[in-house]
Amino acid sequence: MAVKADLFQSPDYYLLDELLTEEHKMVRDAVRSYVKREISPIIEDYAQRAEFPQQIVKQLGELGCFGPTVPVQYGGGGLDYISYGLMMQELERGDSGIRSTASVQGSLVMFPIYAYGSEKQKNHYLPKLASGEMLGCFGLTEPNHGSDPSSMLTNIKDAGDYVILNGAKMWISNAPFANIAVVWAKDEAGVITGLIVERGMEGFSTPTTHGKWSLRASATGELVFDNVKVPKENILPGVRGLKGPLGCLTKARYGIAWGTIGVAMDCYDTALRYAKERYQFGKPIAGFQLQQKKLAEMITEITKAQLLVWRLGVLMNEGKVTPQQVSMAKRNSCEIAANIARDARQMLGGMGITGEYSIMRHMMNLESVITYEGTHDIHLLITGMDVTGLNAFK
Ligand code: TGC
Ligand code: FAD
Repeated sequence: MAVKADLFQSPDYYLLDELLTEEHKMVRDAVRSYVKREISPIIEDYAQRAEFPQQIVKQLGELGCFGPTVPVQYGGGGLDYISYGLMMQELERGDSGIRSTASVQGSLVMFPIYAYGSEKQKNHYLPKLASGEMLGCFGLTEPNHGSDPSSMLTNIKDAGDYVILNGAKMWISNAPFANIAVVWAKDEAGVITGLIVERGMEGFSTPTTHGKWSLRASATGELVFDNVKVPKENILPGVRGLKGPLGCLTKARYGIAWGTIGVAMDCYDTALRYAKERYQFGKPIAGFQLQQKKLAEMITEITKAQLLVWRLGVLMNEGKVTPQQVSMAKRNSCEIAANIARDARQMLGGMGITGEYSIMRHMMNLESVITYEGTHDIHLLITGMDVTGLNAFK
């Protein structure tokens, strides 16, 4: 089953386009056209079959969606954070799984190599990751340590020119198809260390996770390390401690803050069009007050969220942003998108549960997005700690 023709029209109630540069609009429009042309026609089928559309890796590389803020000398786009946000908005408007692939590659694999890697690692990996010749994944979460990554058990032991890596990571996006994994493990002193593990290293496997009802077009898997010999030159030399992986998460969470607004926009746009065309009791359902309430609240929340992420992007560009500000935006965008998707689905009545429209797929995807990169509760507690100065995690 394919989604009906992609008729998406982007809502811009407060004329926010006026805040964008020509470059921002060009980048946004290029990704929007790509999604209409290459993603919308195929995504429902891939999601129904729970299959990862592998062809997107090369396509996203060619489009510049991998590491858009990484400098051009390493194959990145050299763009600012608003361009990056707009790219994520458009990709996630197509499907959260597509944005996930780009988030992981750009923010969780290229960013740590760029920010913490040696010059040799940057020159070797970044251009191939940027072009989509190589796909990467990011291993932080473990079977028994999700929200609390500092308690991880995955570990490395010194063995001369190598370290010996043991442990397991779970819920890893891109894992089944990844050529490399940026893995976080504790050294013998218990300090969290980042290393690049390559497919083909003996003792390293990536079993696929089956049976998901969410992000079905994204490949998820485990990373299993059984005495893997990783050369010391694969260790990221520039960071030690939990701030390493958390620094990457700040970049990816920023992308999600924009991306999930794309989902909200798609659900709103679909529901608005449907409500104007669907007649009951002799008139379009858009003419009933109950449906107008839903639509009016949707566009209000979308507009507020658009303003929030635009300002966040400015703070990112100016280097003034705090991780806590990013948490607030990730949480807010996920929440409004989930509420809007649910209301939009109801507005389509029975049709809303089918794959003829994107809403139900978005709704199910959001259950992952609201959970990964820090759960909804964790981001609330981050804000709570920031404003009170008191830690409610432990
Ligand atoms: P805590 O003591 O607070 O912090 C340890 C060190 O890290 C620093 N830090 C950050 N640095 C940069 N960015 C951030 N967001 C940071 N948050 C904290 C902090 O300043 C400290 O630095 P230092 O120099 O003092 O050592 O750590 P904690 O153990 O108390 O944990 C805090 C908590 C719970 C907020 C954190 O662990 C957390 O965020 N948990 C959620 C875990 C999570 O988000 N996992 C995501 C896994 S990856 C993923 O889901 C990818 S899905 C991708 C996709 O498909 O799109
Ligand atoms: P838990 O941490 O066990 O949380 C369970 C519940 O307890 C949640 O509701 C949580 O909010 C709550 N909770 C936990 N601690 C507290 C507290 N202190 N106070 C109040 N409530 C609390 N990880 C990666 O490393 N790389 C990836 O690429 C990746 N991709 C993913 C893809 C998908 C599809 C999914 C679903 C997950 C992915 N993850 C990835 C893992 C994701 O980051 C974790 O699922 C997430 O961080 C939550 O961890 P958990 O599932 O172990 O839940």
